[in-house]
Formats: sequence, structure tokens, C-alpha cells
Amino acid sequence: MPQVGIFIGSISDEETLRPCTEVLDKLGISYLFTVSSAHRTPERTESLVDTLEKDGCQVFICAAGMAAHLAGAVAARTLRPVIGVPVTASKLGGMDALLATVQMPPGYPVGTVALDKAGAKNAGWFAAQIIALNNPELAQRLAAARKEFTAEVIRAGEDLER
Ligand code: RP5
Repeated sequence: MPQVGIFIGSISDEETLRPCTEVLDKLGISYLFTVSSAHRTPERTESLVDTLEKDGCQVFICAAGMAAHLAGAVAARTLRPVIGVPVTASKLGGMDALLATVQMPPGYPVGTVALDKAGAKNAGWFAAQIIALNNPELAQRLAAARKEFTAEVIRAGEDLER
């Protein structure tokens, strides 16, 4: 049963979301990674949310570009936390997707991360932190990863000073 549902609005978003699946793979978190559009397949989006939620999915991650309403549409359908990844897909440089994702009405939040691959990566970490609230073993793995990040910076500093 997937712990995370990852929806992209178009197959053209697949590469952008790869850093997210890499983080979840590294942490041993299961997910369903699929394409579903808020506008082009609204019924599919709703039915995926309902099925995943029934199967115990704890967090949704939704990525889309331009009129990026996918995360909002999912947030309208579930009480589970929804993380939005805005994708750069037009000459507006991603500002269109960022505003469409982040500007939600009260009571329907979308936890919006940075644009593109940087946001995708942090969406994975953010989902892991949410799941870790009820999973002490995962919380330990996250703490170990943070220790490794700290050690990497210290090592890089020492190498540079040499
Ligand atoms: C959005 O429009 C998608 O999420 C994608 O980022 C962008 C372009 O979609 P395609 O025209 O490549 O399907 O709906």
C-alpha cells in the first residue's frame, strides 16, 4: 500500500519529479507515482485520491506547471496533507505555477515547496517528516540523514582549508 501519492499534471513533468522519488526510495517509503490532470482528467484525479486515501496513503505530492491547480484540486478532496511542487513550464518562468499552487482558500492549504527539482527533492523530505510523526524508525533515519548532511559540510570546509 503506497504511503505517498505523487501526481504530476503531465508526463512532461516526470523528470522534474525524479529527485522526489529518489528521496523516497532512499528512505524506504512506498509511493504511487502517476499522471493525473486537474483539468484533463478530473474524475481520474478524484478517484485516485479516494482509492489511495482508503488504502492508507498518508501524504499527497502534486506537481504541475502553468495553471497549476492539481495540488489544490487534491486538497479539496482530502484531509491528508498535500504538498505542491510548482513546475516551470511557460515563459512566465514558473511564477504562474507558484502562485496557482500557493494561493489556496482558508481551510484548504497546500504546503508549497520551491520550483522544479529543488522543490521536488524537498517534497520528498517533507513527506518523510510527516510520516515520521507516527513512525519512530523513519524518524531515526531522518535524524541520521541530517547528521550526514552536517558531516558533509564540515568535510567540505576542511578540504577547502587544506
Ligand atoms: C501542466 O502544463 C503540466 O503539469 C505541465 O507542467 C504543463 C505542460 O503540460 P503538457 O502540455 O506538456 O502536457 O498542465
